[in-house]
Amino acid sequence: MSLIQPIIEQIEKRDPNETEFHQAVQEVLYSLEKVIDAFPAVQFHKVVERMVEPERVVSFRVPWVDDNEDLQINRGFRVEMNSALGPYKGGLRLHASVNQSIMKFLAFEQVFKNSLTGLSLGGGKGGSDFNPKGKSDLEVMRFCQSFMTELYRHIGEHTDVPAGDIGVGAREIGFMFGQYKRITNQFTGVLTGKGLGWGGSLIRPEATGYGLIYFSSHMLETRGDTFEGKTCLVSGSGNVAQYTIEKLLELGAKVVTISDSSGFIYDAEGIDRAKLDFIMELKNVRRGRVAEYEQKYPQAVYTATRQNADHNPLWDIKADCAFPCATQNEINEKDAKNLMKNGIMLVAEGANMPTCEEGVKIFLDKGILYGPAKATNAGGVAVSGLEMAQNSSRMVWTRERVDTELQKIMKSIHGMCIEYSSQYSTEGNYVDGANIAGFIRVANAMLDQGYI
Ligand code: NDP
Ligand code: 2IT
Repeated sequence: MSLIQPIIEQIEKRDPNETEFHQAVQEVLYSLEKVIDAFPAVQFHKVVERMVEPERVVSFRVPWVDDNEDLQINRGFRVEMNSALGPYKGGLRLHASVNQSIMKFLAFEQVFKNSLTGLSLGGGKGGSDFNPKGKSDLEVMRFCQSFMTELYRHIGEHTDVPAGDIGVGAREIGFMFGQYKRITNQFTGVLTGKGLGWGGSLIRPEATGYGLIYFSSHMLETRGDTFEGKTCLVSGSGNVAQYTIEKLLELGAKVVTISDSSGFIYDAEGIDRAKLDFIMELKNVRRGRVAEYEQKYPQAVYTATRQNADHNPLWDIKADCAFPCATQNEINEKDAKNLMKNGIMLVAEGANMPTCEEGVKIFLDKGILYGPAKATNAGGVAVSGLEMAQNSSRMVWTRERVDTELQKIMKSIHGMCIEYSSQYSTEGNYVDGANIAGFIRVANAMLDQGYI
């Protein structure tokens, strides 16, 4: 009898609308079935039952005033999922789609990801359904201050340390940090991704994208290959996408796409350094749309997103490697089939859970190099952990030191995926490898601490 199925049925029954959370849990639990069966005496399924229930969910009202002096109201969240390994740690997302299901799926993924880093980090996630698009700097500031006016009582350098995610970058972290400091009268490492002049770590902005490509290089190495000359698809154009492209260029790859929620750019000549600088200025300074790229570089082709389309044409472009770096479920079954039809050899996830369940199955069945988010995008939170270490010791590490640590961590995660997949599943099944390796460390800590 499956020990996993009743747990899945229970979460579906308890919160029937939380589809993203169910998706994230199911993927992990099907991997864990293999270890649960291997250690019947340990009762790992009892640990799993606890892990799918957040230690705490905070949901709160965020009132603020827009530039027209209209009163606005949003919903804020912090899901504190698991603290077995350390203070809750994970980003804050500001996006209109944010709801409890998305917060819980992200917090659940974060627990395993943070465990893989080998650092002392629990897992959590938070955010709000506030939509930053088209808002002035002052509106964003007022929102962030109001958000922190409630959040501050739930977080702290030893309790819960938030960071950025979609819609939260250096600007928002600055506004939130300032408000936390005003309320508590304390300058501590309560947030990561801070400005470099006031406690931020070098390489934190680059870390997720760089880490993704360090990990992917190790994947290629297992087949005696490198990025030199590879054609790559990247989706998104935010923090993760930008530094993914930067590292790919350094390693001699050719990147031909970027996207945002309005559409995507296909530049068959490749995005070079100057074009990447243009994208960074467009997205980070002017907060514009990728459609502008086509006006600046007319040889590129812009395709607008079609509502209710059954696939994303970005994933129908012929390439060797694909890096989804935008959002969850951006590769559906048809997209996965299109990638396979065009001979894709590597898919590595910068975004969290960007591939739907059927897509994951296709990549695994076909035996391509497929790197799941909780392993491949762990570089961001890993350097957040290093930022916390620097803050605690009141030290600032060099760029080289942080980058070397990041490379070591990504190599170690890759090694663990290989080791645990070969022990419990099929060598090179990075999904099982990451889920099982991440789980065992958390589970053992929970057992030591009294099945809590
Ligand atoms: P940013 O806000 O910097 O960029 C997000 C990008 O994704 C934008 O181009 C955005 O387009 C696009 N996007 C967002 N939502 C959608 C959507 N519903 N449909 C299509 N495109 C969308 O965020 P990040 O780069 O930080 O995050 C990207 C992904 O990486 C997320 O899944 C995040 O959880 C994950 N991640 C981030 C880490 C980090 O350190 N920042 C660490 C690990 C994972 P638009 O401008 O139109 O919204
Ligand atoms: O999904 C993620 O790992 C992040 N958004 C980064 C979290 C962090 O605490 O740096």
